[in-house]
Formats: sequence, structure tokens, C-alpha cells
Amino acid sequence: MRIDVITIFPEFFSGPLGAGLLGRARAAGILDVRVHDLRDQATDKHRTVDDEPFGGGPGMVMKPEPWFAAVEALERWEDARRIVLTPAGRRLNQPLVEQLRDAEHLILLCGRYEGIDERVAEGLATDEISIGDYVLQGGEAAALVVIEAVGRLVPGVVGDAASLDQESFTTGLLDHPHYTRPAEFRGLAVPEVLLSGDHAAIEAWRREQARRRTVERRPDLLEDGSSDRPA
Ligand code: JF5
Repeated sequence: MRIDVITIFPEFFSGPLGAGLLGRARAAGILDVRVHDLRDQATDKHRTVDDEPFGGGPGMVMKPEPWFAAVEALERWEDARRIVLTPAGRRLNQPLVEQLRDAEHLILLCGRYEGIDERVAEGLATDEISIGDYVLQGGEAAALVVIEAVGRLVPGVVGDAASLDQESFTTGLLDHPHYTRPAEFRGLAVPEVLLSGDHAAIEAWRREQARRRTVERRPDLLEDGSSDRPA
């Protein structure tokens, strides 16, 4: 899978993309993630990518031309899903992550300032995606969330494929609690059933815990139709 990222802060990505399973997947050539500096497409000596908003108001708006130039410089950009990260986008969830995993090529556009000239969303992007109802300083952290969520679904990135099927949002429920040694820690005991060796009882306990937690913490996940959880 190929992911291109366009940003005015390419250095934002060097740590996260080099660490952990993502770093290993990139080194192994399973994930081809490339980060591009939007300012390389500016045409003036100050490498300007923003300007004052038409109609007035505070802050600056990102000019459209460098975005079009940056995307159109990528090979086969027309076949890619071209995604602007913005609080005004469609909310990211696991079904959308799975859809994105099935694309061969993603281009992630990371805006800053008050936002990007609307003609980028209208005439260049195929998608606008939000990672949640809060405002970031720019799209970079949101792009990392997309890369991490999609990347771990790419075959070969996460070692144990079975663990992906068990997890929260794939089952439609929150995960059950997990415990490891010691069996008692600061007066807090591990539930006895987990020490019993009775695998059927353990399975039943985990299913019940998952259900209880979902009812208590995320009842919206159980209400059919009202959320966009997997079928
Ligand atoms: C951004 C203008 C983009 O803040 C976000 C964001 C929040 N959820 N998903 C994305 O993106 C950065 C900020 C201001 C455009």
C-alpha cells in the first residue's frame, strides 16, 4: 500500500513513522509512506502557501495552487483516494478504516491555519475526513491516526491476524478486560475464573464483560442503525 502525505511540517512524521510496527512495515516495504513538503510547490522566494481570507476575518487561508501542484506531481494521483483531514469531514470509524485499507493508494492533505481554500476539497480531494469533534492545530496528527489505523490492517504489518478479528469494533462490542501476572497486586485480585483453566467459563466471562462494558460505557454501539458500526 502507498500513502503520500502533504504537509508544511514533514518533520512531524519522522518519529511516529519510524517507530514500532509501522516503522518495521515501512522498512520491509509492506507500507510505502512518503512525506512531501507543501512549500516545495510554492513559487515565490519566501515559499508562501497562505494568504488573507476573501471576505475578511482573522487568520490565514492556505492557497489552492501549491496543493494542486503537490498532488499532481505524484504518479497516478488520479487513482488515489485524496483525503483532506478536517473537523468538517466524515467521522472516521472502523468501517471507513477498512474501506481505506482496501485502497491501493491514499494521499493525505494536512492543512494548517484557518483551513484550506475550499476549491481543494471541491476540485482536488475525493474525501474529507474528521478523526473527532475537536480542533487540532493542523491535519498532521489526524493523518497519523489514519496511517496508524489503516496501516495495522495491511497484511503483514501486525503479526497475529487472529487478534484483529477479536478486537473491539470488529466484534461490535468493547473489548473485555485483560490481566497478567501477578494474580494479586496491591490488594487488587485478578478475577478467579481467569485462573481456573476452564476455557469455556473464561470465554463466557469475557463475552459477558464485553457486553456489560458496552452497555455501561458505549450504549450507542448497541443501538442498531443509530451508529455506523460494522453490521
Ligand atoms: C484542521 C482547519 C484542519 O483539526 C483537525 C481535525 C479534527 N478532527 N479531524 C481533523 O484538522 C486540522 C484544523 C483547522 C482545518
